[in-house]
Amino acid sequence: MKWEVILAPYKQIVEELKVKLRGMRSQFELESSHSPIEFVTGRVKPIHSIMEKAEMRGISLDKIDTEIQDIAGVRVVCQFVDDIYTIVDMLHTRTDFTIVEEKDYIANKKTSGYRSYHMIIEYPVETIHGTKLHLAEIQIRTLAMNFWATNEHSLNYKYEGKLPEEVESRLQRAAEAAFKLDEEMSKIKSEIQEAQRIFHRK
Ligand code: 0O2
Repeated sequence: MKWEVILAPYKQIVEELKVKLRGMRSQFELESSHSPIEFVTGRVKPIHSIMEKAEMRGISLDKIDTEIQDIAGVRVVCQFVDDIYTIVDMLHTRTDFTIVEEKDYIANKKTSGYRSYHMIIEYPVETIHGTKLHLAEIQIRTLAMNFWATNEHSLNYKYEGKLPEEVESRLQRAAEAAFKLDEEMSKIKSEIQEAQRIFHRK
């Protein structure tokens, strides 16, 4: 099967999820309450990256559909850590997909320093041949977690996963700093929100 055909439903999932999650953000704004969502992005995993992951994990290409869970990926970025759990709770009440797995890398950060909340969902895609279920990943993280993860991802790409010791320890320190930043911001959350409301009214 052509890649274009394999990836078509995933492309549709990413587009639909982006609309739905951005819709949540708009609804919060309409109600002039603090939106737990700062922004939403999404991507279909590039073919080379799917093939790399499949090869590394010994997954045959006819099994990628069920074995690679993040071919369709959307990311919800929040201001504050507790916004993440607000979104998680809201996603639990939805009826348009089923949550099949959750990984809380905030409560249990990875050894790399990575923090984020991952949700694997089974999403029904309406096609001209009927409804097809596909897996997708929703990553939910703060701006600080996102800043760290994006930079760490670029460095890993540059060094092909073998980071020099100095870079690695700087990244560990940066992860600590990002954690502290989230903690401090949480402590002054209500003040920040009040300031943002005043700014919004002007
Ligand atoms: P890309 O390029 O973002 O697509 P598992 O089978 O559960 O052990 P899996 O399936 O890789 O492992 O799931 P996991 O660990 O939840 O990671 C899925 C995605 O989370 C990754 O996709 C990254 O996007 C992100 N992620 C996980 N760990 C890290 C990390 O240490 N640093 C950064 N920057 N991102 C991370 P891919 O396919 O690795 O990459």
